[in-house]
Amino acid sequence: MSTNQALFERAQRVIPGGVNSPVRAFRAVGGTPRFITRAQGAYLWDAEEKRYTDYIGSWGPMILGHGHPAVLDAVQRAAAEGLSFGAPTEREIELAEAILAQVPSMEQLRLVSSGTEAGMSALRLARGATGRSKIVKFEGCYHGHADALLVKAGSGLATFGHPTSAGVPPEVAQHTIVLPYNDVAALEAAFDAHSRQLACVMIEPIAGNMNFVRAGVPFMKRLRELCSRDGTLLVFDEVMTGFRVALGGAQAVYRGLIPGFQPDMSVFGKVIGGGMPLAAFGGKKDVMSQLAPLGPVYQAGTLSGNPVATACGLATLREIARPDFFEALAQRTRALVQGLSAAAREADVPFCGDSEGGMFGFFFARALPQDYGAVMATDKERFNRFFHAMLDRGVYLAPALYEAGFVSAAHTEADIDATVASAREAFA
Ligand code: KE4
Repeated sequence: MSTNQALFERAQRVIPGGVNSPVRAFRAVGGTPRFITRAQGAYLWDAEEKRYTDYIGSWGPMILGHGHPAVLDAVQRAAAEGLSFGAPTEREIELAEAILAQVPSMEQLRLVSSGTEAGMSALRLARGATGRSKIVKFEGCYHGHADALLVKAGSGLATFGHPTSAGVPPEVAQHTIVLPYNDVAALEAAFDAHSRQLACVMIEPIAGNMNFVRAGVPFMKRLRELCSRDGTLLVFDEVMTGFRVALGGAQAVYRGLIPGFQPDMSVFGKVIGGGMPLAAFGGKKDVMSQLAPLGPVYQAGTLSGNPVATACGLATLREIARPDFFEALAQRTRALVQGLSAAAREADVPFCGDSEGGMFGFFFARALPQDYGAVMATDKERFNRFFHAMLDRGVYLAPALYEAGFVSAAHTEADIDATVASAREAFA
């Protein structure tokens, strides 16, 4: 039995499914998850000392690659000063200032420990600030596992949702309306049916939980107009896209496409923690001042703004703010997608891909899917075979067709070329 298998057996005896987050169990693609022992730059090593080129990057945070010296140094210094105080520190102010400097739509933010916690808190704040209960999310978007967000579309269009998970009471799910992504008509219908009753609309501006699906400009423009018309808060879930697709996140991309575009609130995670547990949510002062201890919306956290996590996040943000960082990363990521697409074309395999900044996606389909149904209609069987063919060749892609991929600043042209060469063999 391979060491990965032995570890997986042992893990399953004491941890449900042997993992602390479901996607890690490889259930969508089959096979044995790799137990990672260490990482450096663009590479991971598993318990059998096999090396993999890492295109997951801890699902987004490791934008600099693993073990960046400036980040490690900052973390080690912070740890030596104290792991946690439960009291304010200057570094929390510095990190908040560094994030706000890149996100002009936000005037204030609060730090928390996970993207789920940030999304859940942003949702409660939107409801508290508007005095409304109903919310809208989109099919295929994932905003963490807070009850109100584990909901799938109701029977009729714009009717209330049903839980996607056991343990979520119908009374909670019924306030959540789930619409098809990129569907303007459905948006209009929902705002007409629930005029001035919607607290917020939460959206992944580039949906990384559908692998890689962009919100179309007409759709995003109309969403902004309807929210402004109805006093509904537009909440951008940038946990994955924030500081990943651009220094200013996806909202900077949409600001370039829709003059003056701004969401009302934003949620961040992953990159801003640099691999440590840290996330944030923010917006304009009039909304954020509704939060405890100033206002009636309660929200709290023992490890919120943790001094080691903030050191990790700050060091990461300092590096990615360097001139040309994103231009180089975007170019490297585009080269990967173009290389994979060319290799698939040579083998006459239906394949398409897209990327923005350091985030990419690909599908075994002839055209880029625009919504959840289209993503789930792509060739899953071929995806799974490709995943394992690449894993066998030491390339670690996301183990599910609905997950996005990530390139780091540590990935070299040689790494990309080697990955494309492996893909050529895999497609053949
Ligand atoms: P966390 O609670 O996992 O830190 O963040 C939840 C979350 C919120 N919003 C978006 C857009 C996200 O992508 C996530 C988490 N992403 C998944 C990957 N699809 C994390 C990986 C996992 O669940 O293990």
